Amino acid sequence: MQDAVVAVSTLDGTHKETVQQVDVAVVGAGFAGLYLLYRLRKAGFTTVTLEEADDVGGTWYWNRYPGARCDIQTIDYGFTFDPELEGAWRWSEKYATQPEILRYLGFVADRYDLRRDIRFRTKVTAAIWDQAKQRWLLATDNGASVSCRHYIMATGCLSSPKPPEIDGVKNFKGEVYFTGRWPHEEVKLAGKRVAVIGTGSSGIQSIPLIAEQAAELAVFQRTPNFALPAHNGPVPGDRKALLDNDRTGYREQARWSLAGVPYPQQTVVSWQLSDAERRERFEKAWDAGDLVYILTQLWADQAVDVDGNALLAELFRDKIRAAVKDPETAEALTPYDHPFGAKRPCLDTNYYATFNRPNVTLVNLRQEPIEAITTSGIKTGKRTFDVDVIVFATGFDAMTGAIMAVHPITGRGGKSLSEVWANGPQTYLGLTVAGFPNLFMITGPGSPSVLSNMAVSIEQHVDWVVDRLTAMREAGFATIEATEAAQAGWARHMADCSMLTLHRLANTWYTGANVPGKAQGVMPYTGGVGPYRSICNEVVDRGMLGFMLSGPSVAEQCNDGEIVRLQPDVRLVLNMLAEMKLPPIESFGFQGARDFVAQFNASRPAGRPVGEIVDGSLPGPDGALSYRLYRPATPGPHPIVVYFHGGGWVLGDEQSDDPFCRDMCRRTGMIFVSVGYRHAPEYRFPAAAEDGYAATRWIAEHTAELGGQPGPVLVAGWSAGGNIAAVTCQLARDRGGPKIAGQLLVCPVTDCRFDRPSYNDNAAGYFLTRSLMYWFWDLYCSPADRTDPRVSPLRGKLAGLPPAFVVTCEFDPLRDEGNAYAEALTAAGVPVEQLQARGHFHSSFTMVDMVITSVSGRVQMAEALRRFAGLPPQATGGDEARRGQLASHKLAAAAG
Ligand code: NA7
Repeated sequence: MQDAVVAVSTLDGTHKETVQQVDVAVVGAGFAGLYLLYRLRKAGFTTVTLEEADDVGGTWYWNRYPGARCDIQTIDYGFTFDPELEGAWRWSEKYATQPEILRYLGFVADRYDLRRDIRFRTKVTAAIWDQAKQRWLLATDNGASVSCRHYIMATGCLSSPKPPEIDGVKNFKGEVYFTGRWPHEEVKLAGKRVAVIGTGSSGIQSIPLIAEQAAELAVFQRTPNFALPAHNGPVPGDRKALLDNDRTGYREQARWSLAGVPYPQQTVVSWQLSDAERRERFEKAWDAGDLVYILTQLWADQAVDVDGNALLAELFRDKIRAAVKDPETAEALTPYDHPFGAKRPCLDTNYYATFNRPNVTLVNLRQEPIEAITTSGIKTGKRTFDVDVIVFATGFDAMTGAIMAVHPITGRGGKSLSEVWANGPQTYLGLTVAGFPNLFMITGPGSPSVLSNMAVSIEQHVDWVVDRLTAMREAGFATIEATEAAQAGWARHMADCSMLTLHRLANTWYTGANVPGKAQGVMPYTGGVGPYRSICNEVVDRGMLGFMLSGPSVAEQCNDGEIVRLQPDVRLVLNMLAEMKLPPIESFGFQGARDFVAQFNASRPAGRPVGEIVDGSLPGPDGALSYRLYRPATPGPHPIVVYFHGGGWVLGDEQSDDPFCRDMCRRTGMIFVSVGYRHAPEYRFPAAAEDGYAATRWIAEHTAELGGQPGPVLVAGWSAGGNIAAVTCQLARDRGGPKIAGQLLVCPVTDCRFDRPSYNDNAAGYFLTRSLMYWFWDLYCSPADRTDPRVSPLRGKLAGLPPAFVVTCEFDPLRDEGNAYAEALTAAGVPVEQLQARGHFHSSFTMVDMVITSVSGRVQMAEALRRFAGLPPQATGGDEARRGQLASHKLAAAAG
C-alpha cells in the first residue's frame, strides 16, 4: 500500500500533504466491500478499502447483540463466486449466529488475503469530486487522504443507527446499550432490571435471551410486528439436497428469482383455495420457519393484493393469540396496522412465549407513550419503570443514512448529495447518482437490496460495477455518470414498481417513516431481483443507456434514455410472450387463432368470485346470442352494464373476458352482461354492430327479469368490443333508444385510419400488432364499408351521446384513435373523462391476474361507471388504490 502513497497538492493548492493514490476506493469491509476488493484486485485495479471498525464484517461486526442471527437460510446466505470457497466452508445451522457469520467473513478475508488492502479504524470524513483531475478526494480521520478515480460505497443499508429520539437519555444513571453498537465484551444482565425499547428484528431476537438473564424485563413496544418461529437447527435436508444435486442450477435460479432465494413464482391465487387448504399451506410455512417461503409461497396474491394478504395476516394473528396466555398482552402484540410483509417481518425463537414469563412486562406505547427517560428509568404517560439497563433496539436511518449522513459528499459543480437527496434518494439503478461521476453505491436505494437476499444482490451489483469499470478502461473512458433523464426515468419506474407490492401501505424503514423528518417513499426496488438483473444487463446491451462516458483521448459517449418505459409487470408479460416465440396470431388462421385464445384463457387462473354467474341467450337480429351475466354478491337490484369482449370482431366470446367482467362486477357493484355477438369472417360487417345494439335493447327491456335496476343501462367494451359499445351508443341515440347512462371504452377501435403515430410507434412488440389489426379489419369489413360510423364511430355524429370514460394505453397501436375519439366527443359537447395509461399495452386492463399495475385504472373505470349510474363512490378498492398512488407519487414528485 505504501507504494501508492505520494505527496501531492490539495485541491486549493495551498499546501502539500500525503495522499494515497488508487484507481478505486471502497468504503466498508462487510459482504459487499470484501467481494469488491476481491474483484477489483483480480481485474487489476489498485484499490484501498476504508473501514471504520477494527476488523471486517460490516453489519455483522457491529450487531453483536444477544440472539443476533441472519434470517435468510445460511445455504442461501453466502458468496457464490467461487465454488471452492463454497466447498471450503460449512455452516453449522439453518440460521447462523452473528459470531459464525463474522467468522465466515474473516475466513473469506484470509482466504483471499484481503486485509492487506483494508485500512481499518479509518473513517471517511468528506468526499469531493475534483472535476479538473476527474478524481475523488477522500479525507479520512486516520492517516492519508485518498485520491481515487472511482469511489464505491459499500456502506450497507442498515449501518447508521438512529438516535434515541427520546428526551433525557443523557440523564439516565444506569447502563445504556444500542443493539446496532453492542459492546464486544460480555454484557452482564443477570439479576438486573432491563428495559428494551423497540420490537423490530433486533428487539425480537434479543428479548427472549435478555428475559432469561434479567431479573425483570420491560419491553417497550410502539408497533407490533409479525414474527415467525425460526425452528432453528440443522440445515434443512430438502433444501440442501436441492443445492447438492445441482449447485449451479440452484444458484442461477436464486439470481433470477424475485427475492434472491430459489423459490418459484407462486401461481395459485387465494380464492382458488378453500379455507382448509389455505390453513394447510400456512401451517406448512409456519412449521418450515422460513421467512422467504412464508413471504412468497402461500398464494400468488398474498403480497400484491390487500384481500389476499388479509387472509394470511389473520392466520398469523391466530398464532399470536394462541401463543400468549394473557389476552390483553396478546392483543397488544397483534399487528393490525400493516399488511403482512409490508413491514419487515421477523424470525424469532420463543418471542411470543417470552411474554408468558412472570418477569416480563409488555408496555404498549400506543396506550402509554414514553414521556422521558429519567435518572432511574423510563416514565410513560401512566407509570414509571425503574431499571438498571436500557437497551435501544430502535433501528437505523436505513438505506440512505450511511451514504448521506455519515460524511459530506460533494459532486460535480459543488453539488452536495444531502441537498440533491433532500426530498428522497434519487438514483439510476440504485447504483449511481446524476451529478456524481464515478460514484457507485452497492445495494443503494433504488435497488432490490433489503427486499432481497443481500448476498445475491451484492454479488450482482459488484459484478456489474467491476465489469463496467473494466470495460471503460479498455475503451479509454475515465468517467461515467448517470444522466438526469435516465435517473428521472428510474424514479418513475420505481414509483410504478411500488404499485406492485403492498410495501407502500405501511410506515416502515423501507419508506423512511421511522426517522422523524425524513423524506418518505418506498426506497428499495420492489420489482424483484431477477427483473432488476435483466434491466442492468439491458443497460449494457443498449450501449450503456442512460450513462455519459468520457475519457482523455476518446470521443464522449452518451446514449441517453429511459431503460424501462413499460409498467414493470407489462414488461414481464411481454418478455414472457417474447420468450414463447409465438408465430403471429394471424398465421394460425381464424379458427386456429380462436383455439389459441381459448387455450390461453384456460391456462389463466379463474377470476375472483362474484355473487352469481348465469349463462343464457337472448334474441339477436338473426338468431339467438348467448350471454354471461355476472351478479354482485350485494343485495340487488343493481344497474346493468352491457359488455362487449375484445378480439378484433373475430376472436373470443362472452366468456373470454371473464376475469375482467368479474373484477368490474365486484368493483362497480353492478351486473355485467357479457354478450356473445357474431364474429367475422362468418358474419362480416355490420353483424357485430347490429348484434351489439340489439342485445343492448333487449337487455334494457328485460332489466327486471335479469335482476337489474329499472332505468337506463350502461355499455362497456374493450378493443373491438369498445368499438361495438361506442357504435351502440350512436345507434341507440338514432334509433329511439334504449337510454344509455354512460359508456366505458377501453382501448377502442374507433376509426379505419392507420396513419396515426401509434400505429407506427407500436406496430410490433406489444402483442396487438399492426398486422394483426389489418387482418382483423380485412376479415370483418371490406374497404368500401370502413368509413361507415357503425365500424368507424369517429366518423359518425357525436353530439348527444352518453357521457364517456375512454381508456387508452401508451404502447397500443389503437392509442391515438382512442384519444381522437375522446377529443371529438368532447368537442361535440359529450362529457368525457379519460385515462391515458402510461406504460401500459393493449391487454393491460383485461389481464387482471397478471398486470397488477392495472388495478388503479380499473378502480377509476368502476368509479366512472358508478357516477354515470348515479351511485356513490365505492369505499373499498378505490381507497386502497388511491393510498398506493399517493405513496408512489411521492417518489415520482421527488424525481420531478
Ligand atoms: P427496526 O426494524 O427499525 O425496529 C426498530 C424498533 O424500534 C421498532 O419496533 C420501532 O417502532 C421502535 N422504535 C424506533 N424508534 C422508537 C422510539 N423513538 N420510541 C419507541 N420505539 C421506537 O430495527 P431493527 O434493528 O430491529 O431491525 C432492522 C433490520 O435489521 C431488520 O428489519 C432486518 O432487516 C435486520 P416502530 O415500528 O417504528 O413503531
